[in-house]
Amino acid sequence: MAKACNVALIGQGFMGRTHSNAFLKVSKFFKGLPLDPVMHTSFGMKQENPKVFAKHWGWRNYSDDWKAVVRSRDIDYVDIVTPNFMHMPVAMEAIRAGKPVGTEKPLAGTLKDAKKMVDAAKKAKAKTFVWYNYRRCPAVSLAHQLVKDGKIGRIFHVRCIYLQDWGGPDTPLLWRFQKKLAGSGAHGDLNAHIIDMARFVTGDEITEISGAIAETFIKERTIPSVGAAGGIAGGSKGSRKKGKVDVDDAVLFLARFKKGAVASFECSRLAMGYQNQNGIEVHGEKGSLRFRFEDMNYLEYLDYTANPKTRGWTKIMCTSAAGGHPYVEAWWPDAHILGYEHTFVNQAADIMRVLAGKKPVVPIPDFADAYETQRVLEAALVAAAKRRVVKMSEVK
Ligand code: SOE
Repeated sequence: MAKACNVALIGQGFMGRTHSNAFLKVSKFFKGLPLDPVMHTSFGMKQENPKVFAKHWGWRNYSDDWKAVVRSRDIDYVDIVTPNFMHMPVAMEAIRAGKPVGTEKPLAGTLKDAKKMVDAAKKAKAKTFVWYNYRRCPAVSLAHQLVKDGKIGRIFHVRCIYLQDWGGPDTPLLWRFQKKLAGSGAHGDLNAHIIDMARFVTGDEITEISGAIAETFIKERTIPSVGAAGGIAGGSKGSRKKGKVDVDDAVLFLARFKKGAVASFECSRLAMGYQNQNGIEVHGEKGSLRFRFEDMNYLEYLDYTANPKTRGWTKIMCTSAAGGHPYVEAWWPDAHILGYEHTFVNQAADIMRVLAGKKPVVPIPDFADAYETQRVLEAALVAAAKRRVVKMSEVK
């Protein structure tokens, strides 16, 4: 019988739903986990009706005082799903209380906040996690394993996109469009995912940003009538009053990796027609990989060592337990496909493993790992603002 792990969820909203679902389902599907997450307490602001959220999702207790929840001796693990500006204060409180803590991506809204979190975690030797959930699409985990197994060889070229189109002029001034709450716009929200994905799949680190563009196309938006909360899945119809947007709608940049590969990263909330399309392509001496999230069960693979007579892209359906595809043994038979929510359940399983001193199926970023992604985010914004190359050594 696995030992209970009393979880506290700090925040509600869109990520409150994905994480609640993950903790609700993980022990049903992942047999033999070393810890069994108990949905102990959820925190929401008074105006977010924490009692209703807790009851709906099955959290045993609820509170509107996040500090009391984090400090409670009943809590074994703190999970942060607040808007970015609260990641640092809540994580610092959890570390002070001697609690393992995980936060939604990005690590923080700013590099300064992220640095405080990393330093505190290191000093306290705290177990930390960041929910870069797309690593746990089985296809992305498989890509990581194939590169690690040398199937692609020396990597020449990496191409990453994260394109959405919910950021049109009718979208109100949600917290994601406000620098003081989010830190940046599409960049910290979307490029964060593909920078992490590129680092995870290639196993390499970026050494310089060779050029970047940041753009805010829609300069003001209607102020939501119910506060700054709300996300792409929520947020009310705005009032008539308008507020200034002080973050990006799109950021594109070029980069170099330590082992020599060149790379392009593109994100936008105004890529009309792309609803939630992230993806990576990796082109190497021995082959190539291609992933697109809107077709998330497939990984395309080209074996360049094959006979040119029959060489071509293979479309791997990454749901085969017999094929040893990551995480699939917990789910369904071949080709009964998985979705967005399964990546969070897969992450919850790995967090329980790591908290118990076991290995995750594929690496989970801790605060120090996610800090490297945060440095690239910062370097790209500096490169865009200064219109020059920025070496990663300039961004500590
Ligand atoms: C909004 O862009 C968002 O909710 C991101 O914040 C998530 O990380 C992504 O998974 C879906 O889109």
